[in-house]
Amino acid sequence: MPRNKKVLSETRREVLDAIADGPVSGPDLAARLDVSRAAIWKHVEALREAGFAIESDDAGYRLDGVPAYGGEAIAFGLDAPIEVEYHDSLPSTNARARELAAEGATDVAVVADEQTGGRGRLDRGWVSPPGGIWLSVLCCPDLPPAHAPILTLAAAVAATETAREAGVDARIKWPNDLLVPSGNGSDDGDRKLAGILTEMEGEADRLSWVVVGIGINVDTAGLPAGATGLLARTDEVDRRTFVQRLLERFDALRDDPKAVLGAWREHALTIGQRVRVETPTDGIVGEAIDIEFPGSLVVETDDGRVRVHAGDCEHLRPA
Ligand code: BT5
Repeated sequence: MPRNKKVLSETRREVLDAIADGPVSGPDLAARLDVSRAAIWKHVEALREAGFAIESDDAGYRLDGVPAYGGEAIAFGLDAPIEVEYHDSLPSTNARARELAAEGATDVAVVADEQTGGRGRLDRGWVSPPGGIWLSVLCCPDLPPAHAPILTLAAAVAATETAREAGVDARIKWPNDLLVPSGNGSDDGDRKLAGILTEMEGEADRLSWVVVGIGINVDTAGLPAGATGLLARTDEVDRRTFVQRLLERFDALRDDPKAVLGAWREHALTIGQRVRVETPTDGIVGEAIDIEFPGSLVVETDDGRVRVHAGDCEHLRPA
């Protein structure tokens, strides 16, 4: 975040933390946070505008309710060093995160309620109706560009574990899809719950920035064929908590490739399957047997073992 914005939201978070344990009086709060009483009043008004219920009486300010979703709501109670920028509607959270990257920001999650120009890989589109979970995490890890795929895997693991915690049987399809198995052995197949789009810029030996875009369907209305949403498998979704847990998991995994690979294997649907992987130059058919750092799929083919770094993967029925 630009410096002034960061300071502002940090103070606002401190105000929230203090009044959550309230009541606390305006003068006490001003003294504690080393700002003026007018500044405290402005923060309280801005928080009320953002939907926080803040009571004030003789004893002082007290937090009485948190909005269901939004930037301040996600930031409040988020246990990760990531700023949150929220928009009701954006063309694409990845595009906005790239703008922030160009301004020199880092460790920001851009979240939108709706995307009007959501993007998939290879110039494909991503349908993003209001009420979904559409977000992009901008970070500047000290990694060579070739290692960036580990962050896609980290996001896939984080999203899978958060979906599973919410009661949805999400599994990972290499490299970037979350699927929900049909579960009834029928022909209607696995359905796509979420997708990840990682974009980056870097020098030869070091990434300048990475944007990891994660799209998770909540409602099923308006989605393309073959898609599903969290609400098809569970009665209720608290998007605020979902995004918080997702960001916390991503933050814990982003510096821990070993943990990422272990958890990825555990949640993968692709390992052990017969697959066809279309790469820009080739079509590879065989059994997917493992994942290797930084994200290569190991495929046992008739001509031996092949490591695939990028491509579109199709799960084939057993021969
Ligand atoms: C992906 O691409 O799966 C990556 C999707 C990333 C979306 C996030 S949302 C936040 C951030 N901001 C963005 O603009 N993007 C990221 P790919 O593997 O290429 O899959 C795209 C294909 O999935 C499309 O061609 C459709 O067939 C299908 N599709 C489109 N919208 C979908 C949806 N909501 N759910 C499931 N499948 C969808």
